[in-house]
Amino acid sequence: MNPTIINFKSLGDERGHLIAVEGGSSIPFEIQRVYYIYDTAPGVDRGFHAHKKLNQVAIALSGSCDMILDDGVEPVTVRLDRPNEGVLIRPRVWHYMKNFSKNCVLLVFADAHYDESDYIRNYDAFTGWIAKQQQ
Ligand code: T46
Repeated sequence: MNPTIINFKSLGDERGHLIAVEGGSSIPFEIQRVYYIYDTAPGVDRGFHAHKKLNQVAIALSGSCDMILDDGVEPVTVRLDRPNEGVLIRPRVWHYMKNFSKNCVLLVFADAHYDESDYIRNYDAFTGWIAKQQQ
């Protein structure tokens, strides 16, 4: 699959950098929720689910990790290692994160409040659900 990478404009000057994130423009949806993942224990992978409706954008504010996106056909790995670059996690895409650096802070913007019923946490259920949607 073809991942959508979002490049944020850095408003840097001699004092350093500043990035402004605005829902509906630099982020392609209205932001309803923000969360962040940090202090991930060494060797730990996270995620391993798809969302039915949720859109998200993930940015490694510091450090790095790999985001694997899998549409059920062709998985792709996106390296997140700069605070001016994000990846769009569309609904109906299985995703997980691995290779977290010790200092990784992964910031995520989402277009809806937390809802456990929007998660598909089993890969076979995910591929079955995708096949059903395509009928
Ligand atoms: C995703 C990837 C990138 C909440 O109560 N509210 C929230 O907004 C979130 C995101 C999580 N939680 C609870 C649910 C679990 O009991 O926090 C706990 C850890 O969540 P989870 O195991 O789903 O974390 P990850 O890192 O596997 O997945 C998270 C997001 O949940 C998910 O939507 O796409 O990051």
